[in-house]
Amino acid sequence: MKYNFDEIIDRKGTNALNTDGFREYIFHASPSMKFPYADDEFIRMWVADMEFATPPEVIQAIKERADKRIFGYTKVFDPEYYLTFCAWTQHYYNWTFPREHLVTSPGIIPALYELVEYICKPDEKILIVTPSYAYFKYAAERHNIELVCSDLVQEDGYYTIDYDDFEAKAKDEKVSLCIFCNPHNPTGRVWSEAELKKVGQICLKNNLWIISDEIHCDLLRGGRVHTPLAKLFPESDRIITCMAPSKTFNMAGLMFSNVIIPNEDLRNKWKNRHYDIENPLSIAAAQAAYAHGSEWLSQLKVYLDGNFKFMQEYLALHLPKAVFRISEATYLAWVNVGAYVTNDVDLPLYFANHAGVLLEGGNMFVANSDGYIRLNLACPRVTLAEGLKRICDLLNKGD
Ligand code: LCS
Repeated sequence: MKYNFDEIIDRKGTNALNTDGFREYIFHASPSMKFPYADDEFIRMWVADMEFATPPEVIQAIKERADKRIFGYTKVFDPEYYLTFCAWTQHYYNWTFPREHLVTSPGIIPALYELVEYICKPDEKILIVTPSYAYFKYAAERHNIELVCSDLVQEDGYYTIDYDDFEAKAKDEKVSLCIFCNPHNPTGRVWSEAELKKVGQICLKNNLWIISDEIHCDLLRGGRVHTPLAKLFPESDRIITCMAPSKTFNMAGLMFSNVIIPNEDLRNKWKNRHYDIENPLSIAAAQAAYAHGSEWLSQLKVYLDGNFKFMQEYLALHLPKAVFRISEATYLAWVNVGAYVTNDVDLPLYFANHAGVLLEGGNMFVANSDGYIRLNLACPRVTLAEGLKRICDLLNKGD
C-alpha cells in the first residue's frame, strides 16, 4: 500500500469536534461533564469523520494554494473544477450534468437547510425513511416543517423500503419534499436501480421534490455500484443531488460540497439568496481530490473492507447475538445489540461510562433505531480492535 491507514494520528490541539466536541454533540452537556475515562482514554467511534490523514495530494494542493499568499474573496470561476468533478461522476457513476446545474455550498447540511426553506411552504411536510441521519429532521425543525417518517423494514440486518407505507405517506398532499439518503446512513444500504426507480416514481408521481443526499456515494464496499437517483430520471428537474469530497477524503472541516440543481427557478432562488463565496483552500483541495484522489480512495476502500471483515469475525466470535451485516457503503457499522441491553438504556451514555467508547445509537437516529449502535470504522485496525473488545466485554459482562 502506498498510503498508511494504520498510522495513529494525534488530533489534539486541532479543535476537532471528534475529540473536543462529544459532550455537547452526543450528550448535550457542558464541558464539565465527567466520565470515568479521561478524554484521551476514549476510543472514539462516533462522528462521521476519519482517523486517517487526508490524501497527501490534497494537502499538497492546499500548500501550493497557500503559497500564492493572497486569500481574498474566492468562488469557483474556473471551469476546470466542473470538468474535474464531472470526469469523476462520469468515471464512477457513468453520469454527468450540465455545468450550469452545479452550485457549491459550505456543506450538505447548510444546503439542506437552505433548500428546505426554498422548496417547502410553512404548512407542508417532509418525508424521510427511518432510521435516519438526524440532521434531516433538524432541517425540517429549523423551518417548522412537519416531518413524516416511513420506517425501513429490517430482516437479519438487511434493510428495505416499505413501499406501501412510503407511498401512502407520499400521497399526503401536504408532503412536498422527500430527503433521501443514497447510500443510506446509518444502515449502509446501497439502493439498487430497481429500488431507486420505485422511490423516484412514487415521489414524482405525487409531485414531491427529492433531495438525494449522496454524500456517502464514493465510500462503497468492493464490488458495489452507486447509482445517482437523478441519473434514472433524466427528464425530471425535481431531483437535487448532493455530493461532496468531505466524507470521501476526510475534509469535512474544509466545508465545500456540490449541489446539482436542475430546476432553473429553484437554482435562481438559490443563486439570489445563497452567499456563495468559498474558501480558497477548500476549492484547491476539492479540485485536487477529484483530480488526483482515485488511487488513495481505492486503497482506503480496501482498508475499510478489511475493517468490516474484521468486525464481522470479531462479533461472530464474541457477540453472537448481535445482529450485524457488513454495510454496503459508508464507513459506519450499524449493529443491533438489543439482545444484550434493554430498551430503556441510553446507549451512547452506557458505552461512554462503562466501556470508554464514544459511539452513536438509539434515538440519535430519529426513529426505528432502538437497540442499535453505530460504530465508525474509519480508524486504524488496532483502534477498531480495542473498541470492539471494550464493547463486547461490557455486553458480555452485562453491567
Ligand atoms: N448528509 C449525510 C447523510 C451525512 O451522513 C452527513 C455527515 C452530512 C450530510 C453532513 O454533510 P456536511 O454538512 O458536513 O457536508 N454525517 C455525519 C454523521 O453521521 N455523524 O457525523 C456527521
